[in-house]
Amino acid sequence: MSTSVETLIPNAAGVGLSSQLPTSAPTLSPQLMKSMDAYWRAANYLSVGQMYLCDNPLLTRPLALTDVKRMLLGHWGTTPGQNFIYVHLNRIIQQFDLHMIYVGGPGHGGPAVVANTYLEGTYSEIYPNISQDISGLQKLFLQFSYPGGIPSHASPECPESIHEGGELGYSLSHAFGAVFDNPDLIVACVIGDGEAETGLLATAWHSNKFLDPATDGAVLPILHLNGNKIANPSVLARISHLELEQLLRGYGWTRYFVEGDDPALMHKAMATALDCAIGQIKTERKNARLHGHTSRPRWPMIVLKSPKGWTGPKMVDGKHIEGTFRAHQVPITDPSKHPGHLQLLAAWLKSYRAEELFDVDGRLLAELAALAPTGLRRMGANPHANGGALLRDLQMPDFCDYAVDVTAPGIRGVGDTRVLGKFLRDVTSMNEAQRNFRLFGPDETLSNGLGALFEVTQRQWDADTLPNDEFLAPTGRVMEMLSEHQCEGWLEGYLLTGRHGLFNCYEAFVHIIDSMFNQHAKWLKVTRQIPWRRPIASLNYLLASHVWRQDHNGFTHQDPGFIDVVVNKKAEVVRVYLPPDANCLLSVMDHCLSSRNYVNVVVAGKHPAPQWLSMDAAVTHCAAGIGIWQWAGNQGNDAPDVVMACCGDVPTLETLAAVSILRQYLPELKVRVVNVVDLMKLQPHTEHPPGLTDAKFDEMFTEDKPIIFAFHGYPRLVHQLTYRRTNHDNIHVRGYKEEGTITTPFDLTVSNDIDRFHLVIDVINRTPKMGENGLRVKRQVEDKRNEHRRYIVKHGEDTPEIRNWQWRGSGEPGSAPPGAQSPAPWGPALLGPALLGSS
Ligand SMILES: Cc1ncc(C[n+]2csc(CCOP(=O)(O)OP(=O)(O)O)c2C)c(N)n1
Repeated sequence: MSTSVETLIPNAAGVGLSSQLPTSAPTLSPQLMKSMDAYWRAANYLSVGQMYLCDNPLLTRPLALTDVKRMLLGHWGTTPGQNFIYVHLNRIIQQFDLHMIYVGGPGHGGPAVVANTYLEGTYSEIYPNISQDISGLQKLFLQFSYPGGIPSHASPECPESIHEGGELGYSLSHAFGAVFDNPDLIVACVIGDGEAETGLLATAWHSNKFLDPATDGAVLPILHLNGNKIANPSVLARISHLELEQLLRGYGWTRYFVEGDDPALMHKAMATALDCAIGQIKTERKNARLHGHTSRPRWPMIVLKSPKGWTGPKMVDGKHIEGTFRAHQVPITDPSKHPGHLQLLAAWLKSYRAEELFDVDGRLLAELAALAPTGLRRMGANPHANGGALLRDLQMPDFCDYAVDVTAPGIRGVGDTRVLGKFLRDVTSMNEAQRNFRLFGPDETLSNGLGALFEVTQRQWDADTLPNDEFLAPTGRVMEMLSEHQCEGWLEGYLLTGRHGLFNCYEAFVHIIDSMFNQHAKWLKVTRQIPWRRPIASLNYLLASHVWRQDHNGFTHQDPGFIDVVVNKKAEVVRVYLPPDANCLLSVMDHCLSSRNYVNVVVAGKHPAPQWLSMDAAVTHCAAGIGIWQWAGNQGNDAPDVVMACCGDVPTLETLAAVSILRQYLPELKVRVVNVVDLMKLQPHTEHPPGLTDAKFDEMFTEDKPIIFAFHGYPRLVHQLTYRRTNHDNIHVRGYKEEGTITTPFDLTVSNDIDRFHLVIDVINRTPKMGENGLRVKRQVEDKRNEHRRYIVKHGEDTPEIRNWQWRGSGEPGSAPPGAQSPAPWGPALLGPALLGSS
C-alpha cells in the first residue's frame, strides 16, 4: 500500500477539490516520530500481552506454554489501529492543549484502550494493584478476559470509556451527545468500517447538521477503514475511493484520507491530517465565536486506511492474517494444540522490542511516558469520561406550582403532558445558564403536548432554514431528528458526560431503541459497582402518545411492549411509572429528573382526560407508588369482595367507570380500588427492595379475593411481576392483547376487553354469589357493548354517555369519614332506564 494523506477542500461553490497534502510536513521531528512509534509499539505489546499472557510479561525468560492463558480471547484486528490513533491523539492534545476524550466504536478493541490508559498512568492511579512495574504488568495481562477480571471491550471499568462498543453502531451519536454544550471539548470518535454499516451509524453522520460551532464542542470522526469485519469485507472498503469520498462529502464532511501500511510514512501522514483537522476545528470555532459566522461548517474527519491486524503475524498455518478478516480475533490459536504457534507468538511479541520500551522493573521509559498528556488532559483522566464527576443538579421549579386544581375527582383535564409541558418549559429556562438540560425526540415535541417549551427555547438546527419554518435556531434545548436511534444515542452521550435530559417518543416506536436501552441499562448496572464512576443523571423516557390513544393512527401505532423490555433489566436500574393523571405525572417527573443512575420510563397521555387527585394526594400516592383509593371504592371498614386494580391513565378511567356501575347497580358488592403508579411495586421486595413486602401486598390485594386488574400494557407482565404473591391465582388481568385498528378511543378498549363493561362482567364472573342481580347487570352491560358497536359504525364516534361520562362518586380521601356510605350521587343511570331501580 502506498501512503498518502489527501484532503478534499470545498471551493466557494462547495465543490470538492482534491489536493495532496505533503506527507513530509514538518509536523514530526525524526526524534518525535521515533518516540511515537516506540510508544505505539509499547501499546501494541501490551495489547498482545493482554490477549495471550498470564505470566512472564516482559519475556525475561523464554516463552513457555505455562506463560500462555488457557483461554485465548480478545480482538486483535482493530487494536493496532486504535493504538496508532491514540498515540497520535496524545500528541495533538499536548501540542494544542486540547480537552479531548476518546470514543472507540469498535469497543472490542478493549486491549488498546486498557493499554493506553495504563501507559498514560490513569489505569494504575485508579487500580493501584495494576502497578507500573513487572508485577503490575503481569496482573494487567492476566485480568483481561479472564474470570474475575475485566471484559474484552471498552467496558465501564476502563477509565477513558463512555462507550463500551459491545453492540456496534452508537459511537458517533454518543460522541455528538458528549459535545453538545461542551464548547471546549473535542471527541475523537473511531468508527469501525463494519460498524459504519449499522443503521444508526449511517444516519449519525448527519449529526453535523445539529451542532452549533459557537456553543458546542466538536467531534472528530476517524473512520477506521481496515477493510474487514469478522468474516467479510466491509462495504466502505470495497467501494471506489471516489464513491467513499463522495459519500462522506454528501454527509457534509471535509475528508482527510490517511492510507498505507509503512509505519514511518503513516506516522507522518496521520500527524499531518490531525494538524489539519484540529486547525480547521479551531478556525470554525473562531469564525463562529469571534466573527459571528452562522454558516454550517464542513467539519473535518479522517479516513484511516490501514491493514487489519497491522504489525501482527503475516501468515499462520499457511494462511494470510495481517490485512485480512482472519486478523479479527486471536490470530495465533492455542499453542498447546498447535505445534509452532508458541514460537510464532514469541516472535510476534519480540517484534515490538519491549526491552527498548520498558526498564528492567517493567516501567515505561520516561522519555516515552512524556509523550502522554498529563493530569486531567489524559484521555483516561478527563472528567468528561466520568460524567457524574461534572454533574450539577438541575435547577427545578416547584412542580406543585403547576398543579391542576382537582376540585372533585373526575374533572376533565387538558391533557396530562400539556400540564407537564409548562413544568418542563420552566426546567428548561431555569437551566439555560448552566446549559445542562435538553429534550430529545423524533419530531414529536409539539404533538406530544410539550409545545410550551417553544415559549422559551428552539429546536437546535444548523442546516438551511426557510421562512415558514418554526422554532428552528442554531442553538436550542430541543433536539429533534427523525431517528429514535439518534435521539437515544445523543441523549446517552449527553448524560454520560454529566448532563440531564428527557427523551419523548411515541410508545410504539420507542421499541426501535430497545437494544440501545438494553446496553445503557447494562452500563448503569456495572457502573453502580465501580466506586470511582460517579452517578450520572437518569435516562428518562416520556412515552406520551401511548397505545390507548392511537385509535386514529391504527394498529401500527398500538404497542405498549417497551415496558416489557425494560422490566427485564435489574430492578435496581429501571423504574416504570404510569401516572393516572397530570398531578401524578408532575410528581413523578420531578422525581425522575432528580434521580441518578436509573432508566425511568414514564407513560402519560396527551389528550384531555379525567383528573383524579389533588396535588397533595398525588404527592402522597406517587411517593407510595401504589395505594388504595378509598374514596373510589365502597368497602368502608369492611373487607372487600373484589379488588379493582388499575395501572395507567386509560385503565384507571375504565376501572373507575366500571366501579361506578358496580356501586350503582350492585351496591351490596364491596369494591376496593387500588391504583398503581410505580409498576415495580408489584415485584416482591426480596427481588426489588422498593417492591411491596408480601405482607403489604396481601393487605392491599387480599389473600383470597378476586382481583380484576386493568393494565396499560400486555397482561402477561402483571402476572410476571406478581407470580410469587399469595393471591396470584386470583389475579385476572386485562390489558392490550394486540387487537387494534383505526377506531374510536373507547372501541380500542372494547376490542381488548379492558372497557368498563367488560370489567364489570369480569367482576360478576369471578365474584361468587352475585345471584340474579349479577346476571341481570351482566346481560345489561353485554347489551351495552353491542349497542356501542352499532353506534360507532353508524356515527363514527363513541356514544355520548361514553364521551360525556364523569365520575360522580364521593371525593378524595378525607372527604368522607372512613366507612361512611357514599351518597352515590351517580347522576343519570349508566346503563340506561332498563336498569333503573334494579339495585
Ligand atoms: C450490532 C452488532 N452486530 C454484530 C456484532 C458482532 N461483531 C463484533 S465485531 C464485528 C465486526 C466489526 O467490524 P468493524 O466495525 O470494522 O471493526 P474492526 O474490523 O475494526 O474490528 C461484528 C459483526 C456486534 N458486536 N454488534
